[in-house]
Amino acid sequence: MTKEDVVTQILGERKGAPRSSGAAFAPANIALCKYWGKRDETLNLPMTSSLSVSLGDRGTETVLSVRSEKDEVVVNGDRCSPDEPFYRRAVDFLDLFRPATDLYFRLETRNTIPTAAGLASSASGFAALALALNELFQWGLDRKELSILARLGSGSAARSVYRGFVEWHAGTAEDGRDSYAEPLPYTWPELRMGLLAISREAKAIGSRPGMQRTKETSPLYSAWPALVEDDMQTIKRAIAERDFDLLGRTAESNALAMHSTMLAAKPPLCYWLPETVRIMRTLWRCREEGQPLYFTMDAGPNVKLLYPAKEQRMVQDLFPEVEPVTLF
Ligand code: 2P0
Repeated sequence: MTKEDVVTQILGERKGAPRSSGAAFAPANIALCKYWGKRDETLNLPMTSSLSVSLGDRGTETVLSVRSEKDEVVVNGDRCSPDEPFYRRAVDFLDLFRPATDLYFRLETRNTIPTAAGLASSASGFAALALALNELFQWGLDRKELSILARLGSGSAARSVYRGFVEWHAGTAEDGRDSYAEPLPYTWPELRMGLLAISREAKAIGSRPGMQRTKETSPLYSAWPALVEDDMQTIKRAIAERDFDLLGRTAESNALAMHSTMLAAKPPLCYWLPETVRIMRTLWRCREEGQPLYFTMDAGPNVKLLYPAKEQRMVQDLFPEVEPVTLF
């Protein structure tokens, strides 16, 4: 099964007669139960389900239009050169939807996530692109179909077509028709996330090769799917009951378990820097003193804090550089 087959399946008889432009916004998302490892590398089909929360108004705004010569990709006001990895990935994705070889795109994209936060923008970027394509061509696709299309660009983008708490079902079908995201019917206005940027440097190993290496060589990876199944249930219960400690404890331990599978990979993968470990130790010490403060981390050194809104002052005293995000 190729990406082109999936696109044909979803678009069916829909024709590609574009309007002048299509605009969309998609939020960034942070997984509380992580996606780490694929069952299909081509279609970005995950080994397990995952669950995220979107970052409020922070994400990617995209305007897509058609033009008659050469694709153009503009990120935060700067034109990308065709050798840049982002240009290649964006154009490879657009190629899946190009109705004629002499039709070109202008993609203008702006990230409202502070780049200093060191957050990857591929999730919100590909979700916004799938939504903008739907606007440009007026396909009238539903969110489930758009989640599947966004996944073809980047796995975690499947979750960024929705706001709030979102579950991405792993699915079992070979063509991925059952591997899409759905929103959970809960909000939690008092929940906050604090972004702690430790390094802006591009990581040595991206998530894509990182998860592949972990799955292929880590002796701990075989324990990951069952652990995720348990954590998914626990996190859903914590959200439904607004049980902050249960949510924080489970999300933190899920992130640490993911990093443990990476550490056992051959060669090992360690995304932490000394500052990452220092922050973890500070948080554990705070918890021993009774503070409701947890963290999660992705494939990088930056730390994302989880805390109730009423603890804002305490968090800011501990970490003056924190970037607080209202999630709902
Ligand atoms: C997540 N991450 O659930 C996990 C946790 C990183 C650590 O999704 O290859 O950029 O495009 O499907 O989506 C990062 O992986 O990987 C990611 P691809 P993606 O948020």
